[in-house]
Amino acid sequence: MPNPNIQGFIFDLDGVLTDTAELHYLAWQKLADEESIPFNHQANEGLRGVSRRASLMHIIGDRPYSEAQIEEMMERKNRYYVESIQNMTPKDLLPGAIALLDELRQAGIKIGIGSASKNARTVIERLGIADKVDAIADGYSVEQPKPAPDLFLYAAKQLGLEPEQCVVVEDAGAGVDAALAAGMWAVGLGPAERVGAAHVVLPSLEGFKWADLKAKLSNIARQKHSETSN
Ligand code: B16
Ligand code: MG
Repeated sequence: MPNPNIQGFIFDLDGVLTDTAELHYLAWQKLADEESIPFNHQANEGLRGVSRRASLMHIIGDRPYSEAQIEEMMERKNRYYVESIQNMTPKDLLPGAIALLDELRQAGIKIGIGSASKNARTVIERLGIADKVDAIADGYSVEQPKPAPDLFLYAAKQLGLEPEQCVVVEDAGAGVDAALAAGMWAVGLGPAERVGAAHVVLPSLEGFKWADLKAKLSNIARQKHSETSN
């Protein structure tokens, strides 16, 4: 198998480039408290990368809410969340994010965002990285949420690339599954219990070097090739 011909990176936003995961958590926690529904940080872990509606359904479980109440709660949670992202600045980029984006751009690698969030564009602007990004796939782009491959396939298409030319960086299990289902290379950030299915697992973007990853992916491609030819 030839070396992987990587031409693009697709970054998940929340939990990868910035820690809006915590802001989503605080907004859900406020809503859950108002509704007297038990919720905590641990329960929130399962909501990483999960769409707004699916997250709410998970939180309310089998409590009998009407569709109108569900929609009102989704709006309420979003209001809390949108309020909390107003104060974001480039300082809210996670360590290593800017260095990696700049290294990739210098290497001629295209950059896309693949976020389930309908607020992704606002967050990208607040973070000051809009001019470093070639394509955005967000909560408005496709019907099927992660773990379906659709969002990342949409981003690759916008970048003009084939799936196997793309690396996805994700912090969510559902996001890693979506990347693999799309036929892309997956880098998981966080504990192996969460993102262990990815080709490469790292604690964070800090110290992440494109050159190192390239070597790792080539090794994996070589290993796969020798497994299939044996
Ligand atoms: P919104 P990602 C996801 O973003 C978040 O991880 C998840 O917690 C959130 O519910 C989802 O976006 C939808 O966000 O309510 O703003 O549309 O991780 O895919 O960047
Ligand atoms: Mg995420």
